[in-house]
Amino acid sequence: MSKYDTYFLMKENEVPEYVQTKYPGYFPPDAKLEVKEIGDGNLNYVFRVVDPATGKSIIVKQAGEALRISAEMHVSTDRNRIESEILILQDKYAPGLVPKIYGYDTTMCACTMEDLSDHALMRYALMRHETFPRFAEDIATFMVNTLLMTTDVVMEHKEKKALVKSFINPELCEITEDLVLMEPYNDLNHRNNVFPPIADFVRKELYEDDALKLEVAKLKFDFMNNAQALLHGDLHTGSIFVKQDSTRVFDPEFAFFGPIGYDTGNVIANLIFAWDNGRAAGAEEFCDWCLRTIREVIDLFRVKFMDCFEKNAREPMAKVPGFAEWYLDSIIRDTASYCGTELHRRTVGMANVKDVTTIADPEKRAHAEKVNIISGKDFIMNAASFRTGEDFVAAVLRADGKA
Ligand code: SR1
Ligand code: MG
Repeated sequence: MSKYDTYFLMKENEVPEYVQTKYPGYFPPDAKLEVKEIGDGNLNYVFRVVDPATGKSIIVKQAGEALRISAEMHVSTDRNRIESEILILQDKYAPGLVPKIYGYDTTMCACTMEDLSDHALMRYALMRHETFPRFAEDIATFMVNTLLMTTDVVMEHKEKKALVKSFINPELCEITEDLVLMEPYNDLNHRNNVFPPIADFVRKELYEDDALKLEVAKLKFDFMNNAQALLHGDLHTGSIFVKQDSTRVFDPEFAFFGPIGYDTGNVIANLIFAWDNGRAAGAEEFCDWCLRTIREVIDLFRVKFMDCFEKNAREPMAKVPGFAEWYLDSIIRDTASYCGTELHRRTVGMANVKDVTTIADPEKRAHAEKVNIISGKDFIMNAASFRTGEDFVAAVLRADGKA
């Protein structure tokens, strides 16, 4: 019998014994390990364990039964298994772009992984208006390699269906279905966080726009039914670590087989939140970098996608001339649509982003939020007209002029 035969949520002072028991030899047996809970997300607990004598460290991420963002919300701790398994898979398709997983414990719902404390959490680094020259290249590579390689274009169809089954993630998907693809448009569960100065604007532009709601309803059904590729599922700047010469994507607990545009759209929307913050602070060079990066992410994604398609497509019907271009255009259209829903939900929904909520001047914050709402509507309502990186940048600047 071990004390880890039954699940319990660990406290900081219980983690050293856990690591020494489960990963003997990683640290010297007599190491005086120091632990700090550094989790910043809405769901889990993240413990950084350090041996001060050697500087060696490790991360233990444990799923709690209740979510950190709300004690009333409970989701299966199986999300931790999904996260470990997908990180191992993503490391195969996009080596060097995710943290290394050392082990996963199904009873304690804890995975142990490489410590990336020499990197910064991208959202906070962007809020300090730091820029990252490798980001567009790395994230485009990550998305093309993890997404296109897990579609029916490349993957053997029975192997893909087996993966669809193992990555079925109903409870985490339900969070997205509610928080992203419904509540920003009707506040059905009365938990939206609307910035009071723009409450009337939100009512008119989101809650009372039936044409918009129809498009979002279609997107919700696409999200639920289009098992196109194995998504990260929550690819925002709080799920990415960066430093000047490295990018690492983590936290894929929302992973499931869904529409590729959900991941790509999330990345673009979160770069727009960074731009919002820079715009409010008058950080012009930073804003230029954000727009340049939006442009590059889309354009590099297009180029890398076609290259990867050409090299790896195995499905005979996908090789029919014209299919690759049609498929990519449909993904860029979805990118625009889900960029729009992410802009909306982070502005008025339950889970907001600090890039925007920390804008201290109420007028500047209201302006940023209106830009998100107006551009989000443009992305959703005119999704099929978005093709190039420049199209995405132009929508942000158009909204900035109208807000
Ligand atoms: C209830 S969880 C709220 C949000 O946090 C996660 O990171 C996802 O983005 C989710 O929608
Ligand atoms: Mg997360």
